[in-house]
Amino acid sequence: RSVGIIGAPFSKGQVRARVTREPDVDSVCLGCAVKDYGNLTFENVALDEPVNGSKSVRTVGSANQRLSEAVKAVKRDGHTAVILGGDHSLAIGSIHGHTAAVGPVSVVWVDAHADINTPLTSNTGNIHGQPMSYLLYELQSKLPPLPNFSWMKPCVSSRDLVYIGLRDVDPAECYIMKLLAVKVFSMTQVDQLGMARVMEETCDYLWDRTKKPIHLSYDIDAIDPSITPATGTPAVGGLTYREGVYITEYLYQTGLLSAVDMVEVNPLRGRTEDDVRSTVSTAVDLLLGCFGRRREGNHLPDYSLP
Ligand code: DIR
Ligand code: MN
Ligand code: MN
Ligand code: MN
Repeated sequence: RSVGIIGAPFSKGQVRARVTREPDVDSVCLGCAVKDYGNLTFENVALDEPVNGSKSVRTVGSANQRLSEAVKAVKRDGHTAVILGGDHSLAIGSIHGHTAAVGPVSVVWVDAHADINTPLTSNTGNIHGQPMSYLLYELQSKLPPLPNFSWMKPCVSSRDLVYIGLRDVDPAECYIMKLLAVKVFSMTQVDQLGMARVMEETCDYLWDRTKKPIHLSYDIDAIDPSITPATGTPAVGGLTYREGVYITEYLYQTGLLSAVDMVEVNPLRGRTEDDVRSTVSTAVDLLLGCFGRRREGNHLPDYSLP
């Protein structure tokens, strides 16, 4: 097992962010090598006027094309891909590149928001609220042509998507999810069922047909802002730290986790140093859970008592 990390400090889908704590990942990722692919650099497209009200479309389009190629390369090298954001618009390139390398994937989208507005339903014009609509086959006919997006084709079936943690969903997004019968575990279902049952049902649902590689797209704003305040669009009533970590532990033990986005960590949005520390260390703990850190402890396979 090995992990390939890509930094994608991309903010034109809305906010500004980058998690920078790879050494921690290295130290606890037991028996697996970590390869750092470095930070991608993105160009700002000049004269990037809004398209149908959406902002920075050309810049977001070309950044995601670059990220898609980078993720594809990491997967071809045989690693579990980790994409450190950056805002959630980068899930477009991340998931696109992942499927380009490995074929169809299951997407587990952990977020306070559904990020499934089309450019025509978005109230804000922020593309970080839209990535799922670009990725789903079923919404292709609802997307207007977008400059610098001709490289990408939809690559996810609505049947292969599960949301966890939703609590701030626009009416159009709610309508789209009902129309496509997307599987949603909102905070209401988390309250009702508990996270253990949510994860069991998530995998039962995704594995109904065949087991596919899993793409985990983790927006840090899924966690309650009392724990992870340094993020662009905090929403009250979120996941506890323990629920958030449980998701990662559970997905690790499926053996199918193939790529992880960790997005919307934004040090600039913390009011204090403690805000930033708590947000970043939670993001690191979530990543460590993805790579096998267990709260009951870990040891290397060849450990023996002195
Ligand atoms: C809102 C907020 N639904 C939008 N979305 C956010 O802009 O489309 N996504 N904050 O992360
Ligand atoms: Mn998001
Ligand atoms: Mn969000
Ligand atoms: Mn967002």
